[in-house]
Amino acid sequence: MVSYEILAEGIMRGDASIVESEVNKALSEGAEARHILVNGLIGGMSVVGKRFRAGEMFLPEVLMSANAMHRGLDIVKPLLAKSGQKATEKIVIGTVEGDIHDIGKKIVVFLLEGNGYEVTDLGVDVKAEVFAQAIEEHEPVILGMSALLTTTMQNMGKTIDLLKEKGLREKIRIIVGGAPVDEQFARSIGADGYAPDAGSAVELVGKLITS
Ligand code: B12
Repeated sequence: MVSYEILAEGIMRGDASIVESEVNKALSEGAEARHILVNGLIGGMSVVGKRFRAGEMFLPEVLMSANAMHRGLDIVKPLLAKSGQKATEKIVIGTVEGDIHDIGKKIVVFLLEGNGYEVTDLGVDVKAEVFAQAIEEHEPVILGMSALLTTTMQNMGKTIDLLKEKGLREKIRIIVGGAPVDEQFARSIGADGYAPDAGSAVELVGKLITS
């Protein structure tokens, strides 16, 4: 039985070299890439999220943890694809207009990519029109929008309204997230789903795609 304790500790300490060596060690002991991803990497990162919320970790540490996790993701991602677990589904995601917060969204992107989705990240301060163009260009099944400001979360609703006007709304499922967003807000703007963190975002995408 492979243990992920040291790997999770490496993520919490933001030590990419521990993460790299523990992921390689788990692989050499026969662990499956998906198992390492879910139980080791995502497991470690979810503890980071909880500690951050509890005020036990600070932002620079969260960033180091995210970088350490990325090192592990780089190793398991190609293996997930090889083992036939690559989902062909495309996802377009971005932080809405007026908002430049992207740390949480990047974690969501890492995890979605780690789960085999093909993600186009439009970056930050993305205007409704740019989301619309990206849907026409990439034809994703899911559109994800992130906002960290109470002032910019309104732009999620504006984007959905523009997609309706352009006849694009029915072609996709829309998920939203970010600290000020909740289930009730998501419903009020006509999104299909909300997830409070990156792990649940992956679960939500899986549910929406199969429903
Ligand atoms: C880092 C930070 C910044 C950095 C951003 C750097 C970057 N590249 O992102 C900088 C310094 C640039 C910044 C600027 C500002 N910030 Co700021 N910032 C933060 C801070 C400290 C942390 C945010 C963060 O990264 N959290 C960690 C990540 C991991 O969590 P997360 O973002 O919530 O993401 C998770 C979930 O929400 C979810 N999720 C996120 N996106 C998505 C998307 C989808 C589709 C799904 C399903 C899920 C999902 O999954 C993620 C991972 O689990 C917060 C305080 C806080 N505690 O949140 C303030 C905060 C968000 N900022 C705030 C403010 C006011 C500002 C400024 C206006 C400050 C100023 N006066 O200039 C500017 C605005 C700039 C702009 N136009 O956007 C306020 C917002 C208040 C409000 N209610 O609107 C906060 C809450 C601080 C505060 N308490 O006042 N900020």
